Amino acid sequence: MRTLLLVLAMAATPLASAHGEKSAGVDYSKAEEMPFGRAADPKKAKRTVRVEMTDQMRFHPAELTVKRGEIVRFLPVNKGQVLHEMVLGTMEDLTQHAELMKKHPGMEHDEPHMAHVAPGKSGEIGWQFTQAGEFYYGCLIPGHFESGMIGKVRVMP
Ligand SMILES: [Cu+2]
Repeated sequence: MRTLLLVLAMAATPLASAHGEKSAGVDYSKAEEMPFGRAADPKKAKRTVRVEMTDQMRFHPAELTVKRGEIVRFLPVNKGQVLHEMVLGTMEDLTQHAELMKKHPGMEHDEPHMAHVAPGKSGEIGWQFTQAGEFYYGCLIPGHFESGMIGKVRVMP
């Protein structure tokens, strides 16, 4: 019986921490390198970019420029009445993901490069842009991306 309780307690720990702050307990040195960069500790960011999301299906700002290697703390703020999300990626990733969301509207997805933000709330994404080029952030709630809810990040070499 004692062993069983111990096993249960151990099993419960990762679940509990998964509900905490995104940056808590995450080992960013093991973050997966993606074509548009990697997850980074938002506390290490020198710059916070507040991105407002509206029911007019727009991001403000809809464009920004960063330097390669820079860590950005994104603060997506939902100014609307419906759920919005900010998902970083290449245009190809976002287009494919938007299609998937249309087929499975209830689909749950959560990764370090995205934040789902309820009306009136704000989220947080810590991201290091390790590659130069043009990348995007989109809201993949069905219909939003198609209505132009997309922004561009230009990463200077
Ligand atoms: Cu949206």
